[in-house]
Amino acid sequence: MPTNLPPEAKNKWAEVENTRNPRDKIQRMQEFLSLVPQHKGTMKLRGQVKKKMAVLRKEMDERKQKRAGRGGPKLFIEKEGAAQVALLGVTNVGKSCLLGAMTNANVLVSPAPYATREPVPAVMNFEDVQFQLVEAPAVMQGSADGRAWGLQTLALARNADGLVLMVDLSRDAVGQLRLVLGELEKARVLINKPRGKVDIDRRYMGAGLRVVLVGKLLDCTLRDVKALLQSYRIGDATVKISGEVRLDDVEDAIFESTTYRPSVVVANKLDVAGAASELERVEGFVAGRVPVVAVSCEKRLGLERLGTVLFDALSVIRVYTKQPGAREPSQRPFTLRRGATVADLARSIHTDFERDFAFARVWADRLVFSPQKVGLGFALDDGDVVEIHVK
Ligand SMILES: Nc1nc2c(ncn2[C@@H]2O[C@H](COP(=O)(O)OP(=O)(O)OP(=O)(O)O)[C@@H](O)[C@H]2O)c(=O)[nH]1
Ligand SMILES: [Mg+2]
Repeated sequence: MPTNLPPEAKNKWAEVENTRNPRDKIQRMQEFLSLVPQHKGTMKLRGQVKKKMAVLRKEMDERKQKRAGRGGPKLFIEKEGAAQVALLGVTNVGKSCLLGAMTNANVLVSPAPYATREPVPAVMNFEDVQFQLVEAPAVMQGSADGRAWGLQTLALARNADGLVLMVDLSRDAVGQLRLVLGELEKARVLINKPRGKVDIDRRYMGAGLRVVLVGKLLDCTLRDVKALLQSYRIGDATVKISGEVRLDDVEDAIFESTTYRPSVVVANKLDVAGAASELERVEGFVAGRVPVVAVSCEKRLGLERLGTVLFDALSVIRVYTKQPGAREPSQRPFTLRRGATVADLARSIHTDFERDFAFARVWADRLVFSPQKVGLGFALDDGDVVEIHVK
């Protein structure tokens, strides 16, 4: 739906973007909101801006607390392992119980609601890779608007590489899933790959406006896109448009980008009476959009599937490097994402490796001739053995 913002509002948003100081930024956002007409077309936008203000306020608070020596709960958890997976769900679904079953974390499993109030990170082993699971404090109605620790929980979801959405089969599991998905949507996190994507990378003054289109504009021309950006005074930016995109999507991206996070639904408490029919309802609701893994954390049932499903959903691949002349490849793999090339591998080993790269040799079953001599652009796959030769 078009927002049809008046030019004053668009100008004000340009001011917001150019303001660094958080206090001033919040002030300008408030002014912006007063210039936005209150109709259905601007509802989403108004919500988004209010949420941004809440996040800024929270960050200011945190900084203040830090200065006062009271390190409050952290907004981000440092990543470890092949991927960071945020564990989300309403209270009491068994998130802590899952963490306790899959990792060696010391967790508090409790029948009392809202037992976990801070993110708890722990390492989960799967074959020869490690994932970081982070239990997020429970999602509730209103989390995305800043209720309780909601902003922290959703920031964690946005920053993670993937999500486990956990539901409790002893209660209305579809209702729980709906609630969590609703809050994620408000926080601009999608669990399915969108058909199109708009990325606006603001550049230094004088850089000019560059629109890179590697997809299709559904209801507008390139000229419309540029005119829209200019109406928001975005003159120095690289705008990447991929897939199928509408003009509304471009306007959306001006305020905040949407992120996609591969997700897995974990349906817990399979041991309780009536769980099977509840599981059927969950599967019907999910309708194949994301994988569903049914478990009982307490009885340790079905958990072995979780590793494989996460590994696939996150598109992790393992690559084993070999020193030229060595007989055996390394035991510990490098973990990359599906589609990664030899250049990505070289870069993750050492920055010099890409610069001084001569050629690589790859051993893999799928190759007709193995080992094969390849260049930086070669796409790697799970299980490949790679020997990099430098100049
Ligand atoms: N029957 C059954 N109960 C379970 C299972 N997993 C967890 N529970 C129980 O569910 C309750 C909540 O478990 P927690 O792991 O603390 O739940 P949580 O999602 O971490 O909850 P909060 O952190 O408080 O939001 C506890 O009483 C657990 O014993 C299960 O597989 N089956
Ligand atoms: Mg918990």
